[in-house]
Amino acid sequence: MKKIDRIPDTGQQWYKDAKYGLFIHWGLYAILAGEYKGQKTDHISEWIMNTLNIPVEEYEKLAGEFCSQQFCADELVRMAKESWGMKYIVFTSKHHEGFAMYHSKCSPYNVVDATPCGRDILKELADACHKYGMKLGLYYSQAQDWHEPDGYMANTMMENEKPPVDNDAKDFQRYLDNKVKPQLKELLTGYGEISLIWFDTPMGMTREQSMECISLVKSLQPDCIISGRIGNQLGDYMTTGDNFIPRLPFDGDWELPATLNDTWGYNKDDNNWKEPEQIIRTLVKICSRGGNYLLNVGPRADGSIPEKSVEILNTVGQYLHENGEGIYGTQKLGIYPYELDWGEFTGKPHRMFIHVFKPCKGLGMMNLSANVKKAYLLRDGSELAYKVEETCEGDSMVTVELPQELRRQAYYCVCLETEEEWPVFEPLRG
Ligand code: JFZ
Repeated sequence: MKKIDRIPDTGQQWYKDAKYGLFIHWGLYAILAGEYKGQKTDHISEWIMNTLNIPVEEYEKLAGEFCSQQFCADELVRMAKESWGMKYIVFTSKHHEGFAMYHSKCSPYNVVDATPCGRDILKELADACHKYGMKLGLYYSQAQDWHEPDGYMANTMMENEKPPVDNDAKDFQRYLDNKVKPQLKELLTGYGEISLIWFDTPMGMTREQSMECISLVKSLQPDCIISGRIGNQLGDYMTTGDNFIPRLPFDGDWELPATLNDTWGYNKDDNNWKEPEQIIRTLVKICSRGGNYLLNVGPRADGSIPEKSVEILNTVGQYLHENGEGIYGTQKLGIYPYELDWGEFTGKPHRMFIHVFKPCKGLGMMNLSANVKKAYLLRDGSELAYKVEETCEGDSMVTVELPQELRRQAYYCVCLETEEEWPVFEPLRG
């Protein structure tokens, strides 16, 4: 597919400043937790219906078992805000399986009408988000719907033998008119402010069909942001491949959706958790390149959050608690010309934030040209000595000196106040 050159812009300051959000993948797939009739899936668990080729009539029965007794929206949102430092939440209102996690009036295949618990999960989550001032976005699978005969189904990643699905033979427009548009209308009129719709896997959608979804969303909530995966390059921001980090700063709004292990939906056998330090480094890296990090949890069927996820997010949250000034509302700087294995930079006008990931003797930054007014440790404001010099070769060089105890530490942030609005990284020359 040819990409059109356009700088994506949400026009929403809250989104540009947010930097860090919580993705929640929760649906019927959580009941299977990666295993169906003794067969385990190696693929992401929310795809199990497709991957293991489970018939619709069989999969549907899962709804009769869905019980969300451990789910507490209020606690989850408060934790995301206060302990984890997240600024927005994106919740799966309907994933590819086709099951609505809210009380839909246009499809009985939903969490209120088809399950014994009968709770409108989205209503509870939306109320909690509005109470805590948390921005709420909704994931909505607009193209793939494995429950509807006219919804698309991807032919990739199948672990079981199965004849390929002929998506061209489907009346996709009928599905769009009869399910997608009525459900989007419900979502955008029944749950208060919705700040973002996270469309996904557009597959064969035409430009007109993508536009129909966008126009509907904007007509109901003009400030609602459209994710990059609406298709046909019509999104308000760029969505990267899952867990793929752009190597360079990217102009325009963008977001990286990512997992803590190797699945979005809950999988009881996936224990390949990332270290909190890796999450912190990735978050800072994303900020240094101008993007947002949307990090996922996959609740169990009963609504509880895997303890390991909570533990990792709590640790990352501590970094944000101490160093959030160097994350939220920051912007990317120019391209620093040297490989940096010990840290990353983010910026605000007249302030450059140096996030340090390794024990260092001092922080030497060659080819950084700035009139430094002050250097201090962000977490407590203690001042640090620094030198601004020119090397014998005529390159500029700023060095922040570190007291003994700091030399042994890692995962802290130093702020440099500069006379210039933005520091200049001088390019390398011969
Ligand atoms: C999609 C979904 O299929 C998946 O279940 C999950 O919801 C994830 C967040 O999004 O998967 C994708 C979609 C696009 C890419 C990768 C995974 N991509 O462009 O690299």
